[in-house]
Amino acid sequence: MKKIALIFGITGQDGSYLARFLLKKNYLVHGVVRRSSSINTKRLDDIYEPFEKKNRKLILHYGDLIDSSSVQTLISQILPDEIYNLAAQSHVAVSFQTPEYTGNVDGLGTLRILESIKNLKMKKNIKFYQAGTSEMFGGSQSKSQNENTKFDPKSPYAAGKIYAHSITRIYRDAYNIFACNGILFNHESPQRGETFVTKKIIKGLVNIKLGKQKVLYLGNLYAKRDWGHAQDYVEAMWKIVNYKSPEDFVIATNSQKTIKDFINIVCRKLKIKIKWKGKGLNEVGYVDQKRDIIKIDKRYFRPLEVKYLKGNYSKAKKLLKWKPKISLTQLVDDMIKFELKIDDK
Ligand code: NAP
Ligand code: G4F
Repeated sequence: MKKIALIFGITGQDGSYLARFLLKKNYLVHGVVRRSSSINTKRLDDIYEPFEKKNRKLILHYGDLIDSSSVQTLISQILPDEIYNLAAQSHVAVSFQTPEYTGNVDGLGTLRILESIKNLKMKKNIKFYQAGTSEMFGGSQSKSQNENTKFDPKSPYAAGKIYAHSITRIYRDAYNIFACNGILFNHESPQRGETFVTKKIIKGLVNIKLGKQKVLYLGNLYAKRDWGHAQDYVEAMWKIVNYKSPEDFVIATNSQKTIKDFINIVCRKLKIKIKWKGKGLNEVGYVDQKRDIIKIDKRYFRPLEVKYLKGNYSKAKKLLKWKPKISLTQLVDDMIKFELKIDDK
């Protein structure tokens, strides 16, 4: 029989990759879309199936993680085999502006799903995946972070996610629910949200290359991130849920670059000969002797910064036989190609 999956956050970057991955594995995929005033399903355009179609493989429903009635109704009506909770207010900087909302969606939203799973346990054992994050390690001083590294959150987002991580473990232990946490390091793709730094850099530099934009404004260039490709990471989510026992796993590449390194890689690919001068807020990236193309805007600095992330994914490699397949340079190529294609239209 076809397995049934329910994805909260199906309209996001990871949701759109996971939906495709599960459809290829012959799942019946249900996805939760929150109502917005403009269309938010564009990442699903090519797999969308109209309501009238018979035997749909992808079925979308309205719902919202801050509305427990919609969460309960959907889960009890669909009775999925697997639930993936990818829904979140996922922007770290924005979480400082909307801390209560972020805690409600990212923290309590997870509890709302787990409560429904618990209440339905007599009917069905539903497996649960929670989208945890390397941001939970925050100020960690470890050379690399693994499942045993102590959390040290540096944002309302990270605090909300730690609540979600903990409540997932508690429901696993207290009620014997197959509930797992992925602790995923940064992962990007052509479908990445436009205000995250990799997408912003690539879109900005492509526009500069095409003469459509003069300057790209950024914040801290010296934070280090461990960047992988979303396509690899959704496969890891599925492997986590389909492992023999419910456990928590770090998913990463075990390498890192600064934001400035990332800019330099993109510039090389686009044949932009960037040079750097100045320090702090006065640092600029320039071309052709004196044409500034990257400038620092202090509005993009956060009240607290996570300076150093590098994930040790040995446990996933050993138990799940998972490792990242797409390199950082392939990721950059993929994202650049996507931006150029859009501009070709
Ligand atoms: P994303 O592109 O921002 O997608 C977030 C999804 O959550 C969207 O579908 C969004 O809907 C939905 N959502 C937001 N608020 C909601 C609410 N109140 N109720 C229901 N749905 C809601 O994020 P992503 O990059 O795909 O990441 C997926 C998950 O992994 C997130 O939980 C994120 O925190 C976590 N994570 C991401 C990374 C990463 O590097 N990408 C790393 C670690 C963990 P709209 O489309 O309507 O906005
Ligand atoms: O791309 P970012 O906004 O990603 P961040 O904060 O690392 O969070 C992402 O990864 C987490 C996993 O570790 C996820 F949980 C989370 O949901 C999200 O997907 O920023 C990356 C770095 C930061 O250090 C930031 O200060 O880039 C720096 N940065 C510099 N200038 C900027 C900018 N970030 C953004 N968004 N915009 C800038 O102009």
